[in-house]
Amino acid sequence: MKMGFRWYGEGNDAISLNDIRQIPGVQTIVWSLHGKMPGEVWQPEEIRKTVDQIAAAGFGAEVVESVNVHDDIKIGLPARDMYIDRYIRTIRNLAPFGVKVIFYNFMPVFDWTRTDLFHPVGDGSTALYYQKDMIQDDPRKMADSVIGFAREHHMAFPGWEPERLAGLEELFGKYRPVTREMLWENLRYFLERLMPVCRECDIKIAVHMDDPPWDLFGLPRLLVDGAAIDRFLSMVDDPYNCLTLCSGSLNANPANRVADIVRRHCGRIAFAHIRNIRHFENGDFSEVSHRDCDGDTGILEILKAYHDCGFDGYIRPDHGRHLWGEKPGSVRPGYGLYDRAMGIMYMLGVWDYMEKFQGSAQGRPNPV
Ligand SMILES: [Mn+2]
Repeated sequence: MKMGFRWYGEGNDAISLNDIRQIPGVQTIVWSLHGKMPGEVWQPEEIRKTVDQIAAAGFGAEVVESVNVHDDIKIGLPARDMYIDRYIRTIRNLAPFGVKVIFYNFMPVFDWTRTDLFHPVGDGSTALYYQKDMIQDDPRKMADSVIGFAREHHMAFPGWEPERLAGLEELFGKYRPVTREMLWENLRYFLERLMPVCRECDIKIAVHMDDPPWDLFGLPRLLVDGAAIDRFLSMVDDPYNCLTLCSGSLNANPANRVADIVRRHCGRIAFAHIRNIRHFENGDFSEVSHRDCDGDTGILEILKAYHDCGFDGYIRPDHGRHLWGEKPGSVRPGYGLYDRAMGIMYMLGVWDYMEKFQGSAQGRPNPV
């Protein structure tokens, strides 16, 4: 496996590439062009600027997170072909820079959803939190609170573009006729147009799980459990149609056994997000440290499954807690330095142990 670290770009992230160099084992920066709206083509000179910075710091830039998908593609409006053409131009523009994986999601209207971005964990740190009874019928209220937070702290959140969400009621109106089956069909249409280009460019396109994995505000969500992932992979059965398997997103539903999904589909997982969740009886959940026993996600089982399968894709710590003075305004929610760095050391500790003492399923002898 190849360890990555999400970086939001110069001037857009308080963490520098030099900070990241001090974390053992990071090979790849997971990056994006954050000024881009869904549907805009990424131009080679813009790509080059960021990739050159990453390369100068000694990292690879093989994973892009995200190239966001325009709503017209998800809804299936007539303009979707034009937006798919633009998406294809972006793929072609990324290929010469050594990009191997493009991450995207197919969630209607909203990207990730939480009710509190700096919720006390109990040890003095804070983390992203989902309070079930706060998600009621008013998406405007939630959008305003996330966008207001971002504006107050001079940040832009991918998937929460104020320009796009300003027309929230209109956007909901456009999605209203889109049933779950139509959304599946629109995803299939998008992927079938992309596959020849992905093969030609040797770029895997890797969908993220829906976060959280259930319908919100009456909008259908697709990638919510093992059965949906089976359907997704067989619907467009191509080695370039891949997963960004996010342990935290899936395990927000405690019935989802992430390690089982890893074992079933390891060859189609291009990118692994590792995050740990703690569940509460009332349906709330909090993000916690990567250490297995701090949450309910089964981090050790998941890492063991990846190791047993000989996983050689990209992996990164997903969100972490905010520690040691990291607070609103000084850090992007979920993307502080310290807890993600500790998450990497935890993962590498487990991985190195397995490499040294257990062998792998790839034919190395097991000394035990
Ligand atoms: Mn994730």
